[in-house]
Amino acid sequence: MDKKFKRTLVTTALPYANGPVHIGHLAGVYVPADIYTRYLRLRGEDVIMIGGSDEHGVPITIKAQKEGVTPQDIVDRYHNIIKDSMEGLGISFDVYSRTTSDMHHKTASDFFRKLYDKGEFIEKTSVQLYDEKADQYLADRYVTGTCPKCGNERAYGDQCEACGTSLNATDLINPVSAITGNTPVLKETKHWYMPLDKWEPKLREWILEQHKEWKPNVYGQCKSWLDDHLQPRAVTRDLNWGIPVPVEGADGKVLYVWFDAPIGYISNTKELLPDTWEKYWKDPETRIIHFIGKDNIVFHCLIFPAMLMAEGSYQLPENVPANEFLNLEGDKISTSRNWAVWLHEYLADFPGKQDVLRYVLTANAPESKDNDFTWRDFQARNNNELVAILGNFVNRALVLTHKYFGGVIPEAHELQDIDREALNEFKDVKETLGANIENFKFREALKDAMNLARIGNKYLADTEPWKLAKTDMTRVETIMNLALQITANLAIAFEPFLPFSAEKLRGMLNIEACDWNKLGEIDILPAGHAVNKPELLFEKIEDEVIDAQMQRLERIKQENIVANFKPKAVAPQVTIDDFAKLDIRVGTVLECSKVKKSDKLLEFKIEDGMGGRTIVSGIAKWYEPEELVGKQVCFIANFPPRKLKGVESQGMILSAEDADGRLIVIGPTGPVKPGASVG
Ligand code: B3M
Ligand code: ZN
Repeated sequence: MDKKFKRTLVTTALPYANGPVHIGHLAGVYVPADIYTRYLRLRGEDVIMIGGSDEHGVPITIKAQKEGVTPQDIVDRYHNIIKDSMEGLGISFDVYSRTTSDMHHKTASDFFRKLYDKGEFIEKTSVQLYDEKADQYLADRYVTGTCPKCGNERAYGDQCEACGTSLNATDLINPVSAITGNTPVLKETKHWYMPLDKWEPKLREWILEQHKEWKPNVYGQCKSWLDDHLQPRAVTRDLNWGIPVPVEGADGKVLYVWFDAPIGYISNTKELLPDTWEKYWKDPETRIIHFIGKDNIVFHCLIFPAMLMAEGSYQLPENVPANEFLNLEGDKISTSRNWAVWLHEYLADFPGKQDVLRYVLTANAPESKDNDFTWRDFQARNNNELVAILGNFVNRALVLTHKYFGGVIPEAHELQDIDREALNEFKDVKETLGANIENFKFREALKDAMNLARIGNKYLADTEPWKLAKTDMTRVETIMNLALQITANLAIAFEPFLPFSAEKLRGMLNIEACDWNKLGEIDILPAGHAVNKPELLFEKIEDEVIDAQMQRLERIKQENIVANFKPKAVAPQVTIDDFAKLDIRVGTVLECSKVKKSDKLLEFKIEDGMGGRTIVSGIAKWYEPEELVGKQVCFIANFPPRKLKGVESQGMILSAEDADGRLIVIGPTGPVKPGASVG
């Protein structure tokens, strides 16, 4: 590890306490940060990991208003759920605090005051959006409208989630109040601004020249911001929830949540280390790493650093390894649409399987592009990788040791080529795996660890000690000794990724702790050492379990469709005579098949009580042909025949469009004689 630094401060984005934590947060921030921190601890380095809930800001007050409770009620509820569930997953924060704490209020308030006293703010009166009905200024998420950059009609007053642009509420086209739905008016108000333009040259030099090694997604986003030039940004808001602005004449104003939240990292460090916190923030020998998601890049790479530069006594981060987003079954994760796998629910549904989730989220981490979580992939990775490779190898090694040596590690004798080949394959694992973690390539690092188990499996399969046991026990001693050394290597390599399994493995190997420096070595366990009985590290996950999770998501999808469905406006009036012109009948589907050279059309043979007819219908996307055979459908019988892809269609089958655009065929609710008229 880089000798420039004596210690490391790891910070993790503070989740808004307006909802529980989901797999997107975990894959983006907490699992990688935890792997990184556990790795440094394993190496015996001085490292602390800081977390906490972000309890201010509009997302919280909006949620409180919706539920008719106080913002404090909301943050109390979710802070506890978040804290407990993260602990349940083994995210090993040294401190997990909250931005409503006294320590934080004082720290953030003092920080603002210091910048104010140094003259680092611009004080400016400007017009802001104001909801007259709610008698409130509308900042940030209190207002939605059209993004001036990309045209997304659901952009927020602080950010457009479609194109990632950070906005001022007054930038929005056609703004609408999120409280009343009214169009806001403009009203004057005074605020304090950070002159980001003043810091632009320093930020340019610091990032674009000195940190070319940052991840391309992070560096690229910063560069594009800097190339667009930075503008002064308001760091106060007209709200009644937050940290009061600590200056005269600021009644009813609070610090902008993005001003106070990153200071939360400092407050929480103080809470953890009241006497020594400063060395983690102010000593150039501290490496500060911010783990965040891509939507937080500008705040951590430009705005917070500008605040720290203005304050003058703090170090800037060494790296900000922001991740992209994790989707769920192909759709963007969304708290408001309940489209997520919630951590606290996962822990309840999959007790003892924390490491499975940690494994899958790391193997699929959205490190360089958005990625997808699917339950089928979760199952496959558990069954085909954790069970079949890692669990299987460990179990075999321990079972055979008990079978042949009563659980006592045998002596290794002279090595053969096949042994040396296996050892050769993993002798560099410490360097490779370590470098990958240090470069925030956690997916690669996990592959390195898994590769050890593959090598172990192959070694046992190639050497077949169970066959040699009849003829050459000396050879079996060597093989099993090496197999157990590989198992001990696994306990070290997986500790940062799968801490629960690594602990179990240490228990089975009857060892207390692991020494990172031993990774890649084959003298970790001494001959004569007794190991414990093996337990299964992982178990197969059955289809039913996955099906239940998929059904839950399907239900949510349906609920969202229902919630979002808006019937279209009723058509102009018609008379009964107009209606009578349409001859609508009921028919029974006798046959149904795909029309050749078309992925849209199905050809139906219909029993219509009048000798039968053929109808072609554009519903192939939504139905398998055999699904509709035997069903009764309604069709228009007096349309002129027309040819579709060479097939003559004698009518039109009626269907209704669902909210998601799916067509559902319409038929009678009970059996009707084919040919019966509908009217
Ligand atoms: N709470 C935004 C978020 O959850 C924000 C992060 C604060 S980090 C200082 O995306
Ligand atoms: Zn946009």
